[in-house]
Amino acid sequence: MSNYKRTLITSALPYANGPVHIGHLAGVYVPADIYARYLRLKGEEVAFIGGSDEHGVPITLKAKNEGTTPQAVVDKYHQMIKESFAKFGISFDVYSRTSAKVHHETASEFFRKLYDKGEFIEQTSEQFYDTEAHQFLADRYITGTCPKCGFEKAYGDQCESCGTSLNATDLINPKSMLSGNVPVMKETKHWYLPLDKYEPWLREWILEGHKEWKPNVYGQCKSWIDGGLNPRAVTRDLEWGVPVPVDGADGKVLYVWFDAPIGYISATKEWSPEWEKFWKDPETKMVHFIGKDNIVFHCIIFPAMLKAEGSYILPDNVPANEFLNLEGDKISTSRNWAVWLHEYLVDFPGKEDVLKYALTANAPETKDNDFTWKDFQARNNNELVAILGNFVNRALVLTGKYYNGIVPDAGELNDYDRDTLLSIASLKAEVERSLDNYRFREALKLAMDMARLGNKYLADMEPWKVVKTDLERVKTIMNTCLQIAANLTIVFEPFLPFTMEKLRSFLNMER
Ligand code: B3M
Ligand code: ZN
Repeated sequence: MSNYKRTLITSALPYANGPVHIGHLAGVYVPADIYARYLRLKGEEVAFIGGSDEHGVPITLKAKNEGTTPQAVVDKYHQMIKESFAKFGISFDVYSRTSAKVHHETASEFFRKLYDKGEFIEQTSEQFYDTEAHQFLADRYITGTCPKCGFEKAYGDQCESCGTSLNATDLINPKSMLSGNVPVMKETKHWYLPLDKYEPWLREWILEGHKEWKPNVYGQCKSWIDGGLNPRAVTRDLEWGVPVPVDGADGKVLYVWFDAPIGYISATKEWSPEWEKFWKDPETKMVHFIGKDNIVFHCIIFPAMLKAEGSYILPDNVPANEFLNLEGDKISTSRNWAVWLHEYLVDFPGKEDVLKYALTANAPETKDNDFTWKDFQARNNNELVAILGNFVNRALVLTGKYYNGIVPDAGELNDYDRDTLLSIASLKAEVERSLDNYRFREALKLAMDMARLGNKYLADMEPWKVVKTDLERVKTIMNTCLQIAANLTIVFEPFLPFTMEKLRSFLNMER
């Protein structure tokens, strides 16, 4: 925590055009939630921000395909996503949405402030236009072949095969997704954020100042910055979105990636009248939890926007994760290849923590990783049940049996007791250190090591044998076991909140 007084945790706003799946959970929401719970457990001041991203072309395309309105699409999925997060126990302090009035106002004001400060470049250019649909084509309305990798279904803003960010005009054989026709070029006016102007500053701030960022994050930033930054259009010719708040901008809205991160600010406003201390006090530590495809937006574009505005803090860290695959294959919404959260919640009621555990134990922190049901089952049976459950259960059962459930006083400790208790304390400190450094897998493994240690202690001490000869000694053994159990409720609390709540009640512990 060092010099910081409070922490603002943001988690990527999922697009409200489909349900949430395990890839989202493993990459963003589970680690963000662990981090938030960890800080709260330490008594720190935290704001954990979430919400739905309700603009963007995929939403309008979906509405069009389903013969309904964008608002109906986002209403449906926002509700669904919000509910499943709540059931799963993602402990947002607020879960907002970008179609909310507070967001339209906030995003609008933000744009207007930059506009008034002269931070934008106004430029007329030729853009793709669909003569049949009478519409300018936003990047996402255009598909074509990726100039980098040859993938034939690249979008006008990004190739989802190789991850390259593109301009629509880079595409080979571009086609309109509205009519399937080859689009024509037509003049239109837009506002650009001159990212090139921020290049020296970004270099200094990230490449010099944040060498501690994860190598995958730092590396992406470096390659963006070294590749040279260009002015980036922050408006689009579309109807669905936040209208551009200047004269002569009819039929134009803010680019979704301009308004969406401002959604973090709007959500904080919606949550608390004291939102400003979270966003404007340099003693606030801001951390963005995102997936790797969002790195450039959170490390380069949004910080440049915040810097241009001038009164906001910048992120202290952006611990982005890589991707999770499912049974060896890329998770895909269109191919319905995913484990959907809302379905999991129905199929495995009461097993929320098991999924959290499996996703964290196997989190794609440094490279893409694979989720398999076999691993899920093994994690549950061989770790949660056989190690953690087994220890806690034996400690509780024996305490019930020998002492009617009353914690016995410890007598004199022997070296083994003392060593065990010292190891418990140092494991706890190590869990904290790992969490402080966003190494959630490692932290979870260390927490499980504590349960392993408990099992070993119990197996070596054999209280069920000692009870026949030395009743006093058994008290010390069981007292030590219960101390271990109490420590387990603490180290596992951020990871397995529902289970630890139960365990605390068995142990008659307060939080
Ligand atoms: N809506 C999510 C995504 O890329 C995108 C994140 C916005 S965070 C401000 O899946
Ligand atoms: Zn490509």
